Amino acid sequence: MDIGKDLLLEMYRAMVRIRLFEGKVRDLATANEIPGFVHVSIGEEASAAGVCAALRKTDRITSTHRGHGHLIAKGGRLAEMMAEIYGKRTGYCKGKGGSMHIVDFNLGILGANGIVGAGLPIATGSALAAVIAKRDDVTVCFFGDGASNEGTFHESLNLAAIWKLPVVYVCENNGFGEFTPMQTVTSVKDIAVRAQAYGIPGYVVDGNDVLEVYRYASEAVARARAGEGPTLLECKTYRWEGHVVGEQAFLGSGAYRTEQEINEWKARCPLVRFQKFAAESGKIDAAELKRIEEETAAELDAAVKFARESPLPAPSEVAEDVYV
Ligand SMILES: Cc1ncc(C[n+]2csc(CCOP(=O)(O)OP(=O)(O)O)c2C)c(N)n1
Repeated sequence: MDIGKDLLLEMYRAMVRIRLFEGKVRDLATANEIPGFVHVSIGEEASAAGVCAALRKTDRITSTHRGHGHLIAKGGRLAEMMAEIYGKRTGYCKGKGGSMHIVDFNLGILGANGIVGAGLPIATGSALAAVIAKRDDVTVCFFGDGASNEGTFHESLNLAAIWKLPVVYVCENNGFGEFTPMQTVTSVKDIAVRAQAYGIPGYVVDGNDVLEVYRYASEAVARARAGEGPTLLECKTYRWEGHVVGEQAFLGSGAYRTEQEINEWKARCPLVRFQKFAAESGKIDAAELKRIEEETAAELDAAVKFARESPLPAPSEVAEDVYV
């Protein structure tokens, strides 16, 4: 599959926006400038960028507690995301959702979610809703390897399979659920083989190669749109940062992985991989990539300024826009 230059640049821009945004969020959380728990996805950018590049605006996604990257790749605006993480009134949820509950229905973002595995039935229901409404939109469900051990995963895949729902399940297997290595709590080596239990296709994908992710996602999305039912993609990847920013406070002197392992995965950086592809294929100039990096840095600076200068919600608004 030949991927056009505009789309290549779009995928790189998505990865750069995620990388810079997440690095900034990590630094601001470490400095106690933003409240609450934040989970960043540095190192995992290619799965969000590659999958969302295969979607159109009316397609929908569900996300996770580690959701900033998915939202950004689906077109989320950095300023409103940052303001939401700051708890400001100008944020996506008027400051009442925070990092784990950012939503933008206009962009098909059905929400990040603090409940592990909760996106699976939401995505499945969204796909059913599209069928009932006779819309040919596809829903993508992002979730982690840990979530694939939840009942919601198995129930959702079964239902989507028998009803041939237009949904793509994207497992981002980063090797850990919090501080627990995946292989100590998961019955299979590859999550993708679980697709067999539900009679649907399942593929292991190099989750650090945005081009490979895009190719698999495009096929799965086309299948779903054509009414041929769901696909399970397992993007093998790794998170460079802790489970949550500041995880050392929970771990004390304990460690659940080695520096060597982290460094091995850093050597497989999805952005550097793309830069090498750009140079070797001769399709994209280094200057074009640099321009994207500079534009994104400026966009991020403006987003932080916007968030810092925005007002907090007034105490009188506490019961507005929430279920009470
Ligand atoms: C239903 C539920 N159980 C447990 C938790 C606590 N928890 C938060 S993140 C997490 C690990 C999830 O691992 P995974 O799905 O692999 O995603 P990752 O953090 O690796 O991106 C757990 C157990 C939760 N938020 N919700």
